[in-house]
Amino acid sequence: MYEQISHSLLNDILDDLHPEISKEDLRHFYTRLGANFYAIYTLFFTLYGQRDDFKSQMLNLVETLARQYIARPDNLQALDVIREDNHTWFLSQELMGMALYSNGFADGLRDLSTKISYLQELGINFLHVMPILQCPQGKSDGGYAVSDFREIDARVGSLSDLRVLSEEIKKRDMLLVLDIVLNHTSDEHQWAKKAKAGETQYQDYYYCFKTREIPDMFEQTMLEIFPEIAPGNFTWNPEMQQWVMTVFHQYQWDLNYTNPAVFIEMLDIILFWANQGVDVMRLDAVAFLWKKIGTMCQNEHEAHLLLQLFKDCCQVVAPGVLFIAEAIVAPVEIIKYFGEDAVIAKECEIAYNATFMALLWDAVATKNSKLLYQGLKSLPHKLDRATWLNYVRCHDDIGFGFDDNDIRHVGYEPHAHRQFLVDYYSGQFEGSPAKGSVFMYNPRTGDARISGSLASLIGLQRAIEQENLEQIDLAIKKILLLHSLILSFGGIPLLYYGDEIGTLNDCSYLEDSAKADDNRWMHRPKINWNNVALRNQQGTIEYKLFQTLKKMIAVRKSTPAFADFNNRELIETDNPHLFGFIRSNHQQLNDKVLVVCNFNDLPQYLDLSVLEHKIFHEQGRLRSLCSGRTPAIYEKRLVLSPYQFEWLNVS
Ligand code: OTU
Repeated sequence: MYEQISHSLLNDILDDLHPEISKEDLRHFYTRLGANFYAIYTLFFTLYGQRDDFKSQMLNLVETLARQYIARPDNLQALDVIREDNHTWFLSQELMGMALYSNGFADGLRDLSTKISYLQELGINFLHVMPILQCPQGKSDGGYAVSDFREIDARVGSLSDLRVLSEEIKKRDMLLVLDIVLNHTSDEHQWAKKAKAGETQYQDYYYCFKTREIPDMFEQTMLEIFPEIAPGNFTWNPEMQQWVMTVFHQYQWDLNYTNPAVFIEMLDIILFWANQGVDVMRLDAVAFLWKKIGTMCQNEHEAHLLLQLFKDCCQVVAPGVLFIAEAIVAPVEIIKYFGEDAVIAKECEIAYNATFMALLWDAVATKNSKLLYQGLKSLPHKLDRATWLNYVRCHDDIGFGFDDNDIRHVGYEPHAHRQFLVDYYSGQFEGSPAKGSVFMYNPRTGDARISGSLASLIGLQRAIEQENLEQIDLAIKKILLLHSLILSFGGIPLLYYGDEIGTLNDCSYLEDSAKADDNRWMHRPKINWNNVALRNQQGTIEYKLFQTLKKMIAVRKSTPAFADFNNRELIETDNPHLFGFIRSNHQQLNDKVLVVCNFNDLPQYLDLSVLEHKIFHEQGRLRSLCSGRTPAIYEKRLVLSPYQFEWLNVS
């Protein structure tokens, strides 16, 4: 019945389409629209059906899709068809990512184009260029306060520089990943400016309130994201004489998705960038898209409906384009951003594996893998056509957002344990080698997060300062150990620029008044290319890290068992310092890889006979994928030196 309604509506809409649009050859467009229309209509109706202008908004939506389809370049349309045919293409072990700032790694987009060969040398083929859209000076949140979604920020380059970069990347068979900041705009965006000037049409793009009544109700249950520098979730705007919802910084105005015009504008922006050749879109802060009084205003059901709608629409115009969900939320919530259908991702094909990231940092600090094992065991299975983005560090802080029940299960008290982690990584815990900083301490809740570069958090900086060769060596081993896990876990590993050569905290941000109050800048370095050159000089830290990572990346790419087809089994070891799993080649089940890591600073044993997979019992046949050698066995047990990892298969 409902399908008939949607069919007849689609017929009406097609009759009403702008004459220019109906002239075009829209064969693929109509096939895809027909296939997705019932879903699109149902979602749009669920979100906006009560409105008087529902039908005209629905027409706007379809016209937007048609216009962007017509604008989609032929080469990208051809790519769409190839990717539709091979629809699990992104689960391959051959993908290898890096996130970088074009003006940190390089001097802007044009210079970045000249440095692609360095990335290729390491094996990177999935390149996340951190936000490059226009932002106001000073009030930019590192690119996440966008004032024009269709312009490149002049500080990094121009649209034509991006086009050159994108071509350079495509030539080398790499993928381009860009951010779309869906949740908010800068207060200097045209829409915000018009709202400030009194245009109610644009005030409806945001959450604006004349009195504190509604804001106060919201505040009762909303959290604070940046309590130290942007307390509260509403900001008084003197021009409008109204309160505006500003969940992040005061200059980041939350978009109001109860207004279908906002949805259509943002969809148009997604499709605009899809048509510029972006392969993958990182959708920022997706958990925040829908606000409801009486809730935390995160992970709301409607936020998921919006993402499904974005996905279904994008599938009509640019089915080759993937979405990454950036939802740094509780473990059971993150997984929902793939969609909750049985097999196919209906929201985002890729999601940041923030749970794994935080658990890795727990294992480093505690020198054991109890919580890491428990936290991963509790993680629900993900969909088949969906994959993780596995990372150790990124441009943001580290939050210890694992599940309280898991923390208790392994014998810690959640509050005290998190406090320990914050103390450990800020270097306040006796004996900690870490040199990080506390980010956004909230005295009301006691919450705090951590800033700092991988190398500084892991102990490399302190070891270098103390000229302690042994500690330097251990820090290098820990960096490699963490990477061995994100490379083998299943999903796309995402390196963070600079980590491949052990870049330390960069405190120059303190001299810039626009950055000084946000210590996340300490781990957004300007790369020193003299240090990069040291990767070719034997004996240097840069050499040891870069060359080993390069080798590991090459091994990953040639190991089909590392592709992500839900082919991982955690292993239960009888030694809490060890963590491991078995990966199986989904096309050849006998082809298995045993991954084991030692999180302790003392050597540890693994009794191989405890493994259920009997093929790993024959120790003589074990072979290291990286060195080609047989691993160390003592009294029938596998021996791992401090912070050693092994990727083993059976020859
Ligand atoms: C994201 O961050 C970005 O990665 C940050 O760099 C931005 O400041 C922020 O959005 C606003 O655009 O929203 O879902 O704790 O982890 O704010 C998670 C800070 C986000 C970030 C969090 C995150």
